[in-house]
Amino acid sequence: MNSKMSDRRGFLKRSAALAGLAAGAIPFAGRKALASVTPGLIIGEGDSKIGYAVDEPDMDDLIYGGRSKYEKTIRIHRINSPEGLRTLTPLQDSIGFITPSPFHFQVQGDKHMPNINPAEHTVIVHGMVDRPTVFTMDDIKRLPSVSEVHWIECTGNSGLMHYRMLLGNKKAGRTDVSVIQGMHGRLSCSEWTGVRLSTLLNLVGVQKGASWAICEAGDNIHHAKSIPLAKATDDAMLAYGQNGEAIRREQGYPLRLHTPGFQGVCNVKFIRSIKLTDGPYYMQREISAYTNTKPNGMSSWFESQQGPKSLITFPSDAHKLSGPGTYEISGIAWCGRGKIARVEVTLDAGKTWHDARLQQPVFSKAWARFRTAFNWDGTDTVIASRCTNEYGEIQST
Ligand SMILES: Nc1nc2c(c(=O)[nH]1)N[C@H]1C(S)=C(S)[C@@H](COP(=O)(O)O)O[C@H]1N2
Ligand SMILES: [Mo]
Repeated sequence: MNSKMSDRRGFLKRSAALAGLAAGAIPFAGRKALASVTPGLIIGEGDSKIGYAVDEPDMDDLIYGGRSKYEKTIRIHRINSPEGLRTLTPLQDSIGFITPSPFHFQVQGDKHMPNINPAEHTVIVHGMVDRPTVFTMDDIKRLPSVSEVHWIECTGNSGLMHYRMLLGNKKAGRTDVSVIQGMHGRLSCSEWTGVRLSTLLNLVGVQKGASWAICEAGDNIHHAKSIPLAKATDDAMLAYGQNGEAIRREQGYPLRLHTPGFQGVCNVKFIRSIKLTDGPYYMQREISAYTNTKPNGMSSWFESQQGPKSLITFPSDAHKLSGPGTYEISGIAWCGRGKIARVEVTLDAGKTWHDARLQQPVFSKAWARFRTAFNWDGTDTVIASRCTNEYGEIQST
């Protein structure tokens, strides 16, 4: 057989394999795909000498991908607590500027998580509008959509409150909570797809004098936030997509409000009502919680924009370096206004600072991944980062 013919035979064999795949004809034993058939046919001739141990994937791994069994990273979680559900992003293992959906943190104000049938879900836009309208998920998906990369950070992130709760668990034998995840893990970055809220507002007609949008969830606690109309008509969106698929149940399936650059609490999940008004509604979660204390001891209400902030994710307290030598320091920087323009890193406790490389492109109100080399001599040192946004605003110390 000449080489052309053997190529042809390989081609036919591959086509057959693909046709088989298309028809769902992968042989299975129980729920395991037969490895001798799957990799073999696709690789072609000489494939019987595959150099790795055969370990057939589960059916579930093939129809909806799973990770390698050697990957053990998890979201730290707290369930059945009066404060509700919490899961925390494993920032110590984050790579690039996207948080995979299974690692996206979750803050749910009660212990119940809605499981909404999208065929039955609607969102009503009413109040100071010309044409009050109920939108189905179908209606929303027919409108012009956008996809954008944005972080979400809980207002209370990097505070000690939640970390202390987790340390309580540590006393009870829990040893898996690092500071980076326990204290800073209410922070993630995803690509969100949806419809601009302004698109819906144009359809219903905003009346003169309207200045706020009261956004309310269809969950047990009726999570609700007053959003300034200026934000609602700017870049706020109703998102149904997250990282290339439907948003996760934890993130508000089938529809959530997303307010890029604003505090996490503004991003109403399971959204079902948007009411235009001429003033805010003083919701529980905007006057008795998620406020900041001013120097005079009074609470500051309706603060919204976050950052600029940055965090070194490697090395962090979750890691142990194997010895002196060269490492890559890596981290994330984010802000609620514009793009991150610069990240500086110190490797000597603040004596000298130098610029880290930023992963390109840098998107507005998205994580910027920074990287820089670190030649460690094995002695104690303090490393730190500080970021600056495109308007020259520098992260506070
Ligand atoms: N319906 C609903 N939306 C909600 C909340 C909630 O408890 N219920 N929590 C808010 C808070 S405090 C935060 S920080 C973000 C967290 O978003 P995530 O759970 O998708 O990470 O959702 C916000 N939206
Ligand atoms: Mo939050």
